[in-house]
Amino acid sequence: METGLHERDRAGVQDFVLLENYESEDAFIGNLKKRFQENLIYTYIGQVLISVNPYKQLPIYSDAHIKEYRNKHFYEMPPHIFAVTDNAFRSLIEENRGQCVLISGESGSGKTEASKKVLQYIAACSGHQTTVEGVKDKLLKSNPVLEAFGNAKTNRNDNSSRFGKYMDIQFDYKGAPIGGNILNYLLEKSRVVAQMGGERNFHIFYQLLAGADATLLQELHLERTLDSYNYLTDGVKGSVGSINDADNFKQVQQALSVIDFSAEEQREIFAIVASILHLGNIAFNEVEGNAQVNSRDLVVTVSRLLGVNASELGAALTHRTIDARGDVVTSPLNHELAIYARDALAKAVYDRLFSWLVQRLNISLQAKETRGARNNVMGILDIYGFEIFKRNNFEQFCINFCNEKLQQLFIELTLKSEQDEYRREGIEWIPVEYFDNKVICNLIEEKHKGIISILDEECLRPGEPTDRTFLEKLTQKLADHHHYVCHEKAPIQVQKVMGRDEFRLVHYAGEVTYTVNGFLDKNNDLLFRDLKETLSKAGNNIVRSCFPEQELRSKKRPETAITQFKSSLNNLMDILMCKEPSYIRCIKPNDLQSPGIFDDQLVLHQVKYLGLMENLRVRRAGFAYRRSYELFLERYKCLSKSTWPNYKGAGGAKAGVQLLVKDLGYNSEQFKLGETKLFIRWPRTLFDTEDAYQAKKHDIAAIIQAHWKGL
Ligand code: AOV
Ligand code: MG
Repeated sequence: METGLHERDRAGVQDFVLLENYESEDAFIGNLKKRFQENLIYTYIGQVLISVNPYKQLPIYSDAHIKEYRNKHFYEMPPHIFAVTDNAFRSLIEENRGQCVLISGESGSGKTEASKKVLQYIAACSGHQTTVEGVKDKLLKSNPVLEAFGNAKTNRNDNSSRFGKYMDIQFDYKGAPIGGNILNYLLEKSRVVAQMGGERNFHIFYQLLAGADATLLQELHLERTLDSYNYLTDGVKGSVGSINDADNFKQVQQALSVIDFSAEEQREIFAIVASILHLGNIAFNEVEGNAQVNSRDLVVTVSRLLGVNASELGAALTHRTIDARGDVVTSPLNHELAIYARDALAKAVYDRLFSWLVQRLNISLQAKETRGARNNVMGILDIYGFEIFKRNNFEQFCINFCNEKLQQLFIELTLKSEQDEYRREGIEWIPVEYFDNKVICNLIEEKHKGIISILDEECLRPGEPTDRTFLEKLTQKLADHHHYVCHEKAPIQVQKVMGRDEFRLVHYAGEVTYTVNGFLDKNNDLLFRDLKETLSKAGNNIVRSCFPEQELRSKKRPETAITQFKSSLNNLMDILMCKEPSYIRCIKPNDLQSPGIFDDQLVLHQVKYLGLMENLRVRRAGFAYRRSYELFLERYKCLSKSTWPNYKGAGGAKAGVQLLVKDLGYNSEQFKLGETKLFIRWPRTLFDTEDAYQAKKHDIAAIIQAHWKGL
């Protein structure tokens, strides 16, 4: 048996723990680079997997590879995402411990691709009864659907996730998947109505136009040309080389069918997508300050697609009704507000369609039977990665906040908990210093003091709050914070590049300058009542269920967008905290989305902020395995005369283990005795012990058999 841990790979070391010069950043980067150039994109730090995006297809994900990794010791095979998945999967099945695979890294580093490999592995190696084949198919097919509606080309990634996703897969006691559930987080819906230069709207719009057959297009009143639609003309014009929209559309249609979406549901989904394209083309005139629709035929088209009354929709687009304590007043909108109302409608319809899709998928994925233990669940987290653009808005603020939370979880679960355990167990330990980003999480989310509280307060304040007054409040309260930079107090060279409507945050992964324009509006997320009312009566079933009448009757002010996001993230953290985590840390080798290019500086920056050097230091100083004395003794007691068949001496299990490891020939370098656990430094030591145990078990079985035969 080859144990990778002690072998040098074709290039570099496959576990950073083996790196001789492990304190050196250069040596770290050198190892990653050497391996990258040999197409070895995976490397471990102990159990944490580092993955460098190859930007090309590598022949390492075949069924044959899956077979090779199945049921092997973690360190027996070269590092691979399949090894991590197998490890988690076995822990789930054999020890009944809920698992989660946490995938992090900046935009374009390979998170979504990694999450698909995890799913591929699980689908391939878990149960083959016909009953579960259906569930697996649905789980796999949920990806193309969610990507079509929730991903888009950005300037960082041609297939960038614009929503966060946490998928739970539920297994029965035999390890066969029996169901799943998806949680989705804040979709970047502003993209529906506007895109930055070089970017695109969500894939589905282009897919529909390129892939729908003539009949469907006609039904939806669409033309195949992209520049006919205002909502598609801000960013990239035409198609993108790496994307085949027409093919992808076929895949989406096929996936929808596999997941049992009825023909009617599919028709309604595409009618909604088409209605948004038409909505974007509706223009208004202004007559004496009042907006009037100047494209009645488009209003008629949209109404047909959604199943609403055309004149009611026209009126709702140009008027606003306010119900002030029973006084119902309707007033006309001006041109600017009518555009605002139209765009808010497009965004709301799309956003709710997306959430509806997730809910609909969940119904289809729901476990039919619940034979499995409740905690036989494996979660996969794939969120939007940390982003820095030329212009960063409310959306980037939310996305980067989400990444701070995930980094915080990594610190809690690896750096902090590991060191806390050594302390608790009384193991001699030189603490490893690391940057704890809790201070940034607090800056953003702390009650009453954090940016979110200040933003909400400003949104709810009577008077005339604006983005600028929000910025003033921020600066008033946070100017002295080390991670907040305002224009007034910024160093001269920063002031030169910072606008007066901007603030800067020093995130764990780098400094990001945010423009406050749009913060209040996006956080308030207002859709005028008239439009909601119109949609609540829609003939399109999906639309009607997305805009329930109860919402109109509710007197409570809905939570702001950021507060909803914050609480859903905190719920997620609670879910993840009680599972056993596996970490995949993705690294982007260059900003060009090209194969073969390894930009040392760019990689070094990521290695630093991901805390990988600290991770390695903790790991180097630490112990690969730890077992409670009772468990260790129970399994291996047959390997020593002093403990077989039972240890009965003084001092309990700890004393027993002490005798046992002495007989096993462990030297003092190899292990340490804690308060309640035995700590073993290298995996090799445990492998040897396990091998001896397996041999012994075999012998004992043979003796017993001979004994019975002899009778
Ligand atoms: P992300 O999920 O981390 O970004 P993706 O997983 O979408 O990044 O990866 C970006 C692109 O890199 C993919 O479309 C592939 O072309 C390529 N790629 C990534 N991993 C691999 C791999 N293992 N093998 C081959 N190509 C790969 V974002 O969603 O933007 O944060 O919000
Ligand atoms: Mg992604």
